[in-house]
Amino acid sequence: MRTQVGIVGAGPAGLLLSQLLRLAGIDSMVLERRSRDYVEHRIRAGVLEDGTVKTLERAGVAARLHREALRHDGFTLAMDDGEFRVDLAALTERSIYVYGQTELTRDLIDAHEAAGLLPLFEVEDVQLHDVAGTRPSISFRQNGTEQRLICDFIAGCDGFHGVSRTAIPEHVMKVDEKSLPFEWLGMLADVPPCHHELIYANHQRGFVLASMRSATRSRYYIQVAADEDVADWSDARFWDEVATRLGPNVAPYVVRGPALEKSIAPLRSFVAEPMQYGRLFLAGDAAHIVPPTGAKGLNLAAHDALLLADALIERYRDQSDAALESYSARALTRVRNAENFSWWFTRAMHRLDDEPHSRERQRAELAHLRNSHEAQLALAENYLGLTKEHPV
Ligand code: RFL
Ligand code: PHB
Repeated sequence: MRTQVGIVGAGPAGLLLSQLLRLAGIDSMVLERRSRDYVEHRIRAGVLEDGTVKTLERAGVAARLHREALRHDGFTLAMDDGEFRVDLAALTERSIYVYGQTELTRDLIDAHEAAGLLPLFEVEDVQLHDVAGTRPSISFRQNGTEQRLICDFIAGCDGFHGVSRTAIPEHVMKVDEKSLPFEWLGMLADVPPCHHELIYANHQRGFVLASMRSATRSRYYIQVAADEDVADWSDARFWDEVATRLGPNVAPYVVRGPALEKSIAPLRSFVAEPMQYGRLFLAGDAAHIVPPTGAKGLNLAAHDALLLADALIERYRDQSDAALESYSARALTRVRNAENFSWWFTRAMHRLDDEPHSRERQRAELAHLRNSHEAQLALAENYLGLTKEHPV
């Protein structure tokens, strides 16, 4: 088998890349280890930057998003008895969009299906070969048969646990990894949200985030210890904790219901640099993870896919490698800013048991944010996604 761009992974990065390439007349093939059903139902992100929405529009997959996504012009930050709203739209004339990663993934897979180019699902034992040469290839097994896909380029979009990153020799790659001694326990339930926008609250028992997927589906997260077991969290215990941490002003609006899903997400960052080796280009979680507090992971994956698609389009159109060669540096500028922001937001809003006086610092920081237009503007710009970045 032959294709121009072999793509490993049918997450948002891989699917968006192949969709953008197809619209530009470039062939690609997406190889995915899981089933279509699994990929379409994996519960993850929910907040899209407006820049991500523009990329999805360009990819021709934003019609349902425009009908169903919730536009949010702000969000609330709370600590102890105080709370205030960050008015994103007034500060920047931009908004975020609430639309589940599950929906986005379905839209992208449907677009592939409509074009008769579904990813190859449930492939096994994916391995990358000759990525430093001019004829890289991917071997894999499908329905028990060994296959090989010869490519011009390979895009490693196979997430944090994928194989693509391991094709880059260790001496070439710098890895920067940090983690925190706590995690998020997330729950999805078919109940109306407690508020029309997101609430991030720093309670003395720990962080809570009230989020949503739609007017009838809520998503809540609470900070828990790193060794916590989901099985120890009955629905009743989870709801009680959410209500306590959101405090007496919001608790009466928390509508309880059975959990559709409960899962633990670690709080860590991981950045692999460079994101290119020979003809292999990494995109999305395959190259970088940021703590979920800033809601950046999916947005970074979409930004990588856009940069990489444009660089490949330039390569095929003009025979110029310039954009491909600068891809890693350009992508990483945004990644590093998002990493910084996500860590700052995490440290401002979580219970930090191993940092003496952290609550006093957090109280002062949130008071400053509440009272400073400039500080809110910086927060809003980061939350919405930077628009004016260039590698120095
Ligand atoms: P994905 O989505 O992990 O997709 C990778 C795909 O590769 C497949 N794969 C392989 N295929 C073939 N061979 C192999 N050897 C393979 N190994 C893996 C996998 O099955 C999968 O289909 O990576 P991608 O495309 O880079 O997308 C990244 C995003 O999924 C991720 O960054 C976000 O979900 C992070 N995230 C959030 N991001 C946001 O922008 N906004 C949010 O509100 C937000 N909330 C979150 C989040 C992540 C969370 N978790 C679970 C860590 C909330 C949570 C709780
Ligand atoms: C989510 O709804 O999954 C979500 C929302 C905002 C965040 C992180 C996750 O900052």
